[in-house]
Amino acid sequence: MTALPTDQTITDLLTSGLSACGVDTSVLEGSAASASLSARSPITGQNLGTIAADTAQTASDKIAAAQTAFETWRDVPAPVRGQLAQRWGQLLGEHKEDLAKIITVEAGKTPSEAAGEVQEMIDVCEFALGQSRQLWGKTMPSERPGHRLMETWHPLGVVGVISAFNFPVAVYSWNTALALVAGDAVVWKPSENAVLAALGAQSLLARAAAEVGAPENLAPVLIGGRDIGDVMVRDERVALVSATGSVRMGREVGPVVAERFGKILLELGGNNAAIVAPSADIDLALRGVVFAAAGTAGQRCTTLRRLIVHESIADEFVDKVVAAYKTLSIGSPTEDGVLVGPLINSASYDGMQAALKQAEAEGGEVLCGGGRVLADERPDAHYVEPAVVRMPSQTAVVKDETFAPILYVITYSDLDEALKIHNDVPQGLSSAIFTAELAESEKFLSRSDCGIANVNIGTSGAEIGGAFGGEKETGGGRESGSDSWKAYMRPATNTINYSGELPLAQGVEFL
Ligand code: UN1
Repeated sequence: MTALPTDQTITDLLTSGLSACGVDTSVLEGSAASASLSARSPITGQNLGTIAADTAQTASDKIAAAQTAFETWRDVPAPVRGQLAQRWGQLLGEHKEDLAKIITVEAGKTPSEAAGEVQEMIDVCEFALGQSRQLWGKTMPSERPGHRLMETWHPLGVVGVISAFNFPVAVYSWNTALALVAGDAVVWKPSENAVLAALGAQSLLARAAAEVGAPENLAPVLIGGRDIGDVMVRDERVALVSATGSVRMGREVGPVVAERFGKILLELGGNNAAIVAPSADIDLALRGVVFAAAGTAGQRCTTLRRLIVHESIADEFVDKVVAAYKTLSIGSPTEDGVLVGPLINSASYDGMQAALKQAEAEGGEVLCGGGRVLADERPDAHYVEPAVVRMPSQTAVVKDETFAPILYVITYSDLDEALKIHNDVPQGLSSAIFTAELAESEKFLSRSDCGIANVNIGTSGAEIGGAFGGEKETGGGRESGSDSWKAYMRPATNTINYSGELPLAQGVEFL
């Protein structure tokens, strides 16, 4: 464990990142005239400054401006719209480290993980550029002579994005790069815990938009708490709400959007599991498990939370996991070699402690970790040792998603039992099996009820080229790769008659 940085070190890192991304650092001084939000770093717990927030009126005005921008943008040919994604991606490439600095300060990610997040943005921009020439519709044979039947895809209008603190900018970019190429405008309500990273990402997008001649106000940011998110969710001009966060948030947002017949794309909780079979390559499985479970301090939607390990190798494998956990260096992500940074805030720490207590009450044994570290030095920051907890079975606490580094271990005796345990949770985001047996791997892939199912890699760290999302309480949405672009567009079926006659479908006679 190394010493934590001074407030000044964090402020310097932040201001250098902000300035390089084109954000005026006076943004940290708030505005006497408006509502405000305070920014904080989980590394030290220090207040970073005060940021002027939107009111319901200014939020509504921004949505109106985005609607106006959409009216122009929709008529720009899609491959030309692709140039905006391309330029944004280039600027993100040039400012990868700058934006990563802000992410580190605000979300507490290590520089490598913060840079990885920006890389996801660059990747999806490139993907979106290619997609801009592939907004394909099908052509179907018509049942009538001299007719053509086809499908065309059209932009939705204004897309609203709600994002979480843990991937403060990447998840936004998955939505935004595709929505912009689709011809939509995008209004973004970032997490209250990561407003500065949002301003950094948005500043680069605004620069790209100006350079390629895109209309102004195409992608405004709404600053504020839940009340401001609520304004966006309720606004009928927002055709699609794409929301990433807790199941609780999804339960609130979903029905409100559904009531007004808006479209909704939800990416909510995960309670991801890995099955480790007797034939697994143990060293490979170990690395896969430890990164997925303890990386990002357990604060990814895709974090590995349940280890379902075969009873014949359980003791040996779990001992190795515990030994590996003891080597993880915990501390400020600004320090070289640190792999586990802070939890986002005290509520997250309290949630972790409550879950550990419940796990013990349900017969669990904490094999390592769980305790707080560096509290004397920084009482307002919350660092924890990632925990491994052996459970007698999949009890209630294991079925909950606790957004902190707790890995529950459960054993199994045959694959059917493992699959049953695997699927017996309310969430369905990511899953993995470590095995050398083809039949086991195929059976797992066909039975996992998650949106992501992996073989011989962990549950986290998905590439953008695949569709990202999951089933059950995870919400059912799909973002980023594959054909996720369709969520940001609406299909129209077109029938074109060049026959000079008017035959009716189904042979109906009239007039
Ligand atoms: C999230 O935690 O919301 O697959 C997204 C991963 C990352 C994205 C996680 N590419 O772990």
